[in-house]
Amino acid sequence: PQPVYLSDYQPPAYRVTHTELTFDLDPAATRVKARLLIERHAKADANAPLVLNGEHLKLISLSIDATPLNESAYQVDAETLSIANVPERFVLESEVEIAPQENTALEGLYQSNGMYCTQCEAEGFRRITFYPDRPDVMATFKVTVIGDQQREPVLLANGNPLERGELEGGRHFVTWEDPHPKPCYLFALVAGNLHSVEDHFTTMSGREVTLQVWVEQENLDKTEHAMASLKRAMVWDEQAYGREYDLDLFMIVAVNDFNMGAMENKGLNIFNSAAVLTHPHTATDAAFQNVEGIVAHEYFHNWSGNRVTCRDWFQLSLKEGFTVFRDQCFSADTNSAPVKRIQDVSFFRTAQFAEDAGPTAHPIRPDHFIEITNFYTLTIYEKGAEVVRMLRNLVGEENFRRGSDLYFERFDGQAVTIEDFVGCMAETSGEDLSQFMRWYSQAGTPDIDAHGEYDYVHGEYHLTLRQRTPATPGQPDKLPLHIPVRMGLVGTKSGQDLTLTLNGEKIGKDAVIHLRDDEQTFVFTDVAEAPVPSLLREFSAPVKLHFPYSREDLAFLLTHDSDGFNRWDAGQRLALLALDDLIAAHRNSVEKVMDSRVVDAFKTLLNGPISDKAVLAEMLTLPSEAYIAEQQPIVDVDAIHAAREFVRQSLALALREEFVAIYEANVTEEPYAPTPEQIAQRSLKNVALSYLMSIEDEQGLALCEAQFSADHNMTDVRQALTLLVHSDRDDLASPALKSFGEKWAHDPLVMDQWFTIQVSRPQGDVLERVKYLMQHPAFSLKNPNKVRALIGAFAQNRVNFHRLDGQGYQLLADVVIELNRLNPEIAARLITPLTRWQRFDETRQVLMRSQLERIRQQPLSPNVYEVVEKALA
Ligand code: BAL
Ligand code: ZN
Repeated sequence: PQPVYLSDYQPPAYRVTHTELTFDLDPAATRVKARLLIERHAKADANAPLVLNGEHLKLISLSIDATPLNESAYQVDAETLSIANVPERFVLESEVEIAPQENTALEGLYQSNGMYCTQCEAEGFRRITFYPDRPDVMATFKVTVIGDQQREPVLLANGNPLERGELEGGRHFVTWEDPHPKPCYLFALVAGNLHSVEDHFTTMSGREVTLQVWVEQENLDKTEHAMASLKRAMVWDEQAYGREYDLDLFMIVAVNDFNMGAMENKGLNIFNSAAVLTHPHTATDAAFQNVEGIVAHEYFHNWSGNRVTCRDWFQLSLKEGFTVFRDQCFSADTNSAPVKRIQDVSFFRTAQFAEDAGPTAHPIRPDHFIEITNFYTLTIYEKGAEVVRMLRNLVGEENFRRGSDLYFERFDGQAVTIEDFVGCMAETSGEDLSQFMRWYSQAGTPDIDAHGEYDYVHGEYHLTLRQRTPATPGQPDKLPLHIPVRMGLVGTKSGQDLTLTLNGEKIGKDAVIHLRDDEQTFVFTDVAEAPVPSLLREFSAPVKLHFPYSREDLAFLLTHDSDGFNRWDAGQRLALLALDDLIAAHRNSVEKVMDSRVVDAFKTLLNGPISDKAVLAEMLTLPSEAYIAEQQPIVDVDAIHAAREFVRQSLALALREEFVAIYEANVTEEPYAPTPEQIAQRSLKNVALSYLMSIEDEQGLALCEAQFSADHNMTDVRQALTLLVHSDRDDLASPALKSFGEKWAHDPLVMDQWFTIQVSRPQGDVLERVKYLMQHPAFSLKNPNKVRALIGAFAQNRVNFHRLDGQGYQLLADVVIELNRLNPEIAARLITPLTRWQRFDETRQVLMRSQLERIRQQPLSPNVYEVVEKALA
């Protein structure tokens, strides 16, 4: 397979102004008729052939302006249909046949649990009909869906319903019209035996919108939270961005088999059931919050993505980075803002930093790709969001809002580029953002080495910042970036933020300094007492900040920093220093000794006033093994696990009374609600329980068993079951697992959790368990959620996946090889842990590479080929 390059972009020679489709549904032989109004681009060559994309299509007929084309008039290959000598303006009609029931790739039109659904982003529409499948071709759509009245009583497509009626042979139809021009990746169709919950929303200009959530009958009681989240998101987008919904109907549909989390098709969002269904007894707090965020994300795309879309797929972050930023702000406003930031950054620094440092590293705007579905990445999404956040901080909130208003107004109905977006921000703020644009073209995480010195004599603090972005594949040399560093200086005597004076100007107690050069020294004057710098507050830029903090400095910031995020980060840094020592001790077989400063810091937290329980729960949570691994030059999975367990147990032993007290103070009998207050209480209680279970004392075990048996809500039940399964008390874990599995055998989303809990256990022969569970009737390789819950979760099990006999790697490779045939998109994603082989010791490197080589020897999909080639390059 050949790469596509951004530099080769050409506008389309022909555009489709209006699209009419008729689907006659059948699992093995769906007929799709297309009637396309096509025009040649004014600047295109009059002799340019019409080239349409089309894959896995059986062509039945083809005509131009009602004249059938004979076979010599066109050419069809596995990917395209080309017609020479077409008029300037014409109607192209085609009919093709497709087989939804055979479509295991879940791109295009496929069947999930007997119902029909579509996924067209990025390039799935070409599996439905011959079409210019590119986002810069935008057309209005009119779609007729014909189905069986019994099997498919509900027939949905984008827009508003226009007409419906009965047909012969027990068939019926519905015609839908979407007046907003859209690229074909936003097309959607759903048909099946579905039921809906309905609500209404009045927009800011007073228009009535009907809201529907469509699910299978047994899930009707799991839609309330998604609907409530949708309404909150609609209000928020009006208030925060002035964006109003633009159709009479907004629909969400839940499907079981879905590659992504959800899809923002115009007026008809299709969701992975895991991203929409919730019930207190089946979904955890984290799942409730995830659903809220994803419902909002897809809704926000109606403007950032649909009304204004991407010119080409290299611009993917234009809609995704911006929309993730929008959903992050929405969730922060709706829940605990500091916790949202802590959780997002915690995930980002673990997973995106790893991507940016590995063989698949790419800029937010890649300059080439083989398979675009491989680029729905943490870099495009999450780093893209961080860059938008930096932009907002650089231009200020007011200019940012004016910039986004300008962007939406100027480019409404158009397919545009990242320059168009950043250009609006530059225009409304007057800022020069040219250096800032490098964030979009340079891959890799910048390191900032910071060094500070206090000059007692002159009352000055000299802060030197040096930036360096490491080489990444294809980009050996990097230019300096424009990096906003939000900071304060915390006085060691007063414990307060000092007023910052820079270049003779008072800039406040909390300010943003701009690092633009390779190295810059900032001299703060009038600094009356020795300070500890608090740098990169709220994680103001996606960089790795290195400052030689002593443990005393960190303990000081942990209690005195006015920035909640940096207080949490100081605790993480303090724990990491202690963990470093313990990892070294484990490797050298030296006795492990717990750093009393960490114990003291935790004691202070536990005994101090609790202003925000959710933040306290985060502060009591140690860095994950994955994040600790990110800090190590060579990952030693066993030493990391042993060190972290040692810290957990030492803290539990030293602070047992405190943890019991925290647990007891946060037990509630109130009916479950996903409110920030209740979620905070449960997190704090469950963190305490996890410490108590790390030492498996009788009281901890009793609390855990009682929590499991009380069966109050899934958050508590799942935590208790996880702790039991991850303990050494098989006598307690086995019956609990069994009863849970039997109770929820009918619920696929709960069974996903049941799989994950078992295969993420650090000890024991988990590999055998994975193999056993792959034969379980609830498991299927064809369902992406199951693959993620069982195989994906096992590959995150650091101790067991990385076992030294290489069998963990082999199992993953076996699954990738099988999935490569069934679902290339999911197969390619699943390889990620193997691509990180350079991070491990020599023995594991050899084992991981040998599995990548084994995969490479198979006949591969472009998706898997691209990832494996990069990993082995
Ligand atoms: N556009 C693909 C799914 C999402 O990011 O919303
Ligand atoms: Zn998105």
